[in-house]
Amino acid sequence: TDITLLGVPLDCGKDRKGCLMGPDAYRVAGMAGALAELGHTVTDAGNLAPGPLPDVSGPAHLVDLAENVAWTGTLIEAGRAVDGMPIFLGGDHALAMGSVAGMAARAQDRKRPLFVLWLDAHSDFHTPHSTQSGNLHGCPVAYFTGQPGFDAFPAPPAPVPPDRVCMIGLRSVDGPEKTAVTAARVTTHDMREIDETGIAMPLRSFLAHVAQAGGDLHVSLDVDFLDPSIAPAVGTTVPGGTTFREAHLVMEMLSESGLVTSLDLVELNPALDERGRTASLMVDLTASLMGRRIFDRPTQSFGA
Ligand code: DIR
Ligand code: MN
Ligand code: MN
Ligand code: MN
Repeated sequence: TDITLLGVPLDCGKDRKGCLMGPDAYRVAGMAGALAELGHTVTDAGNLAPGPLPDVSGPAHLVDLAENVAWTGTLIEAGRAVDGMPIFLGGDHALAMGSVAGMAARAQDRKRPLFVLWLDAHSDFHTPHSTQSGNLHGCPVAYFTGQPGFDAFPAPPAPVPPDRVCMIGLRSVDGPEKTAVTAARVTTHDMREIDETGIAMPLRSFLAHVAQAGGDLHVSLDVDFLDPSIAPAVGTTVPGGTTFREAHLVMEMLSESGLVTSLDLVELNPALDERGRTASLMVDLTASLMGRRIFDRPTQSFGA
């Protein structure tokens, strides 16, 4: 696979700063080398920068609205222009407004539907009007699925139908999000369900669905998908997250599916890390997603 690493030092999706150091933390943890070792061609395109700040207005409590708008436009164009597999090295989850909207535009250019796997403790389905925190990293899914209320932002070129979004790992969903995410018919698998069925079952059925539809698949991995005991370097830790093996299993199944066409790695805050341990785990998970194996196994088929 031709992989392009896009550094996205976007830190404007919330008050607590530090995610701007994420791209360099991944570089220091050996991202490019780990992927090259698996036989991929890796290009580090360096860090992106947002365009000029637009003159926009919205609800007063929104954090850094103009900067988020500027980044979204930049990311849509940068992602759309990548031929192979972009990996967006975040940066906080507000980057997914642009990364996913850009990947949806690219998929449309290729006449393929885009599906999104959202690996996160949170559903990030707030709008600028429903968010109480004012943090736009809680809003990307509502934006790229075309929910109303994002007037300050560029219109997503190809909104992703909400029923093509699958969320796994949920355990912190705000009141208005619960209603909205359900009404929109997003597929959700919360931790309660994972406890009961295991993580493979819901993932396998989603992958079968993507394969059947001939879709591209974007994966958005928030560090807080993982349990804080193994991944402390994130501003919004929520207890009860996925274990080391659950997370690797997800990545291994994604790898075997051959469906993944783009990836976000978001919310890593190196200022909160313990000697780069969370960054290393994220690199190892990415390596599993891109083909690292314990043993070679017969290829599983996720098709019909
Ligand atoms: C949080 C944001 N629910 C909010 N979510 C996070 O600001 O309302 N997403 N941290 O991953
Ligand atoms: Mn998130
Ligand atoms: Mn989260
Ligand atoms: Mn919240």
